Amino acid sequence: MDKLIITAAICGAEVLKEHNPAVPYKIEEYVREAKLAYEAGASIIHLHVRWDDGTPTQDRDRFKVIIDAIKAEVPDVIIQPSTGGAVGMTDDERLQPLELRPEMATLDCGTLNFGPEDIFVNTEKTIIYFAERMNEIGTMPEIEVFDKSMIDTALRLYKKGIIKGHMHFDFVHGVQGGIGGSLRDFTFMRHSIPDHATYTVAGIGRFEFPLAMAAIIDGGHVRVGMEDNVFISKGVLAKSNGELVEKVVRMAKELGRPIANPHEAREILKLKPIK
Ligand code: KMH
Ligand code: ZN
Repeated sequence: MDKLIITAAICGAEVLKEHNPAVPYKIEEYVREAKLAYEAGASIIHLHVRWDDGTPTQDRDRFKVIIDAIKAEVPDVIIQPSTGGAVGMTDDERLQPLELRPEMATLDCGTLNFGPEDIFVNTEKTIIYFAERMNEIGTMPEIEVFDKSMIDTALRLYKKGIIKGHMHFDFVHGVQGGIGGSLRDFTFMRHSIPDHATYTVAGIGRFEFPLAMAAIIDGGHVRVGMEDNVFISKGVLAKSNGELVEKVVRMAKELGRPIANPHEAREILKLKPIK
């Protein structure tokens, strides 16, 4: 079994300080949360950014300032910008962080209801547009799937040579509108990807830690963080993203699964340096 790669999704686009005061908005808060997550054992930071007032943005320059500030403190961490952004953003708005030529970024592989009122739109045309832009740069897509149909879409685009290279999936379980978070749902997703692929699992809310446990046992990888869940245990807010990562590290230790550092994560994911 490979060492365990932990991704910290430190802020997302939807969760607010009203949900947990540790959600970062300001540059120094991003640095604090990324550093605590890294020091606890995360090798990847899945990054959305906000303006100081908490408004989500895909602004290229805001990403640059925040990435540079994080890298100044933790130079070897893998930064994975979101190209999902927030619901309602245009494709070109969402693509801006790719101008910074990141080694990795998310590639959302389908459209779904996102909560009671919103739709997160990813037409096939959008997915192809994003994948081709990533191919031009050499950015590795993390294939983000909220349902089994999205795995099928990704596999179809892989066969056509549009999604290239090592396939690494992120199964997001428990979004209202996407696949649920039961062990049966996870097993279905996990057995729907090819043997050569790797995956990480992101359980939303109460699904975060049970699915982390399942992935640790199964040889998969784990994403935790305030984007997905703000509680360390039932009704108790996490003090930081670092505390959420620490819990996964403890679970992995109990189960005998060592944690990958960023260098080892790059090897497992076959990440290539950007020219
Ligand atoms: N904020 C969601 C609408 C991603 O990061 O690529 C989309 C999202 C996916 O979080
Ligand atoms: Zn995200």
